[in-house]
Amino acid sequence: MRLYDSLGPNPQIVRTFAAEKGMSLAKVPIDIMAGENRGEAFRAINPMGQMPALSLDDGTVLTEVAAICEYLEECHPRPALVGGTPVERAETRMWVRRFDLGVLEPFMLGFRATVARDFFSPRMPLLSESAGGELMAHWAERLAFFDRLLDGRTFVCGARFTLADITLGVFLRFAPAAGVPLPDGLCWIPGWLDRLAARGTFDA
Ligand SMILES: N[C@@H](CCC(=O)N[C@@H](CS)C(=O)NCC(=O)O)C(=O)O
Repeated sequence: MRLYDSLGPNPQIVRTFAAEKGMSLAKVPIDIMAGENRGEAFRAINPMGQMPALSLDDGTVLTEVAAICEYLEECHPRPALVGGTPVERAETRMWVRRFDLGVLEPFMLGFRATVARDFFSPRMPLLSESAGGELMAHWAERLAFFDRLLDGRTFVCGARFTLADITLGVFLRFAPAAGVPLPDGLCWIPGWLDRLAARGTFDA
């Protein structure tokens, strides 16, 4: 098994997930700053041209971080980061889906069309700057909504630390580092980010 790995929040989700499980993955570095992920050789591995990708010993290639992490959980069930029971797994998947659709996708589409436009415009079709700005406003509104909804919990799924924490946490650590500060007035997210940082796996 080999992880095609690079800079960026999506590969970081898989590295953090594996580190939490104590798994060591063989890595193949791909230089996204130089556009290697968009070149012919990498597109033969992942036609989407995106990072990360997990190549299995039988030649199967898995992409999409949620699918990769679910596969790693099946190979290495403990500690359970998706869940140990049907209801735990469903709860984790519910939050991952909410974050994917409500936070990560608006952020990435908005970020590429605004703050990071110069970097991404030669690489892929982008939305207009004004559409990007609206998505960033939508991202901030969704974040404030989830912040209120999760207030009082230790982790997203209560006492359980899960893939949902890793998914949202990695992106909320990435945003300020990439020039997008988190919205003002958040009540739950700052303390939760401190709890994630204390785990020591978010820079794996
Ligand atoms: N939905 C995909 C998103 C993958 C993605 O956007 N990866 C970024 C790195 S964080 C990437 O490849 N960016 C460079 C590019 O698109 O050229 C997943 O879950 O893996």
